[in-house]
Amino acid sequence: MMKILITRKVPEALLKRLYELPNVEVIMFDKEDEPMPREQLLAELKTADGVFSNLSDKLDREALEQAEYLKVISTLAVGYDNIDLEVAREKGIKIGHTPYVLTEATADLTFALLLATARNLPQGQQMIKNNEWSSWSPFGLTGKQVYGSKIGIIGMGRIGLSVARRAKGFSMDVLYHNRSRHEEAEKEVGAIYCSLDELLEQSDFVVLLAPGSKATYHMIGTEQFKKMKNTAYLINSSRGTNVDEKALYDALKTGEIKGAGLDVFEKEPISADHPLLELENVLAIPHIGSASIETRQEMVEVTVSNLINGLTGKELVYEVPNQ
Ligand code: 8YV
Repeated sequence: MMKILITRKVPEALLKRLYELPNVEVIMFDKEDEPMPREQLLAELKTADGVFSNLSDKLDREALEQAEYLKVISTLAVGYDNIDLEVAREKGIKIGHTPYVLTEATADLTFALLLATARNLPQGQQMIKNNEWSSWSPFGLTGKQVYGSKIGIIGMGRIGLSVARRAKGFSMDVLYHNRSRHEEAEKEVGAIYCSLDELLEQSDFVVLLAPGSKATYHMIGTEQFKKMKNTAYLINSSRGTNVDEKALYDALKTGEIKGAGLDVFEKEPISADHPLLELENVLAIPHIGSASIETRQEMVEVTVSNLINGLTGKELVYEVPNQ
């Protein structure tokens, strides 16, 4: 008998292939909007052969060292910064994730965040709700024109390229900074490679799409905000840990930068008393980059396939590289 642990409630209709496996016991946490408590997670992991996890499960050394039978972790995300890759490698645990299927949904959301931030959409709705839309004003709620402006993408991967294609549709100049040159982005959308400093100095919209890791931790902080234009916006739909949030607060408060659109935070979830929410020039949304119905369904499909393949000794559909 093999045991599969699903750490967050997922619609059973999407899990049919798991329930149909012979000699498999499926244990699913019964809540869809809160993480499995740590103690329960650790206890269940001890006897699990496979785990269907997500970003809110901290699969660190403590958790994985006692998982004696674990063959595969299949995470419902492209990012895997919640998993200790070193222990997984030591123990021969395979890690599956969901790249490709969430690229377009995340690029859509990133662009929506950029547009909504630049053109003050939340402020507009709030104005109506407050009964403050009394008349028309020539410069009321005017924002930054997106069409024809300059976007700087930090982290030119799959999602970066998809954002760059959308930017091209808005006649934007596309700058990018990445660990290595991205020929496709240069050829297809005329993206211009530049240093981080050049990108920060020139962009109207600095869009962060780098994965979360030790190398990218706080890559945007006080010094970087100083380099940005006072009229520029920061858009982050990657990982909150890529930005020093205290420095961001100061930069927004003192006018070092004009505004920020944030889908991610250093410590999630945040609540209404988070300091950034005091500021008028912040649009905050609750980590919904990949949250289109179509994409979440595809992500579950891939997560199930990775899990089944890992348990039956087949190659994963998408295995986390460089383990
Ligand atoms: C997650 C994400 O999918 O995939 C990622 O890395 O950040 C999100 O799209 C979502 O939070 C579910 O884990």
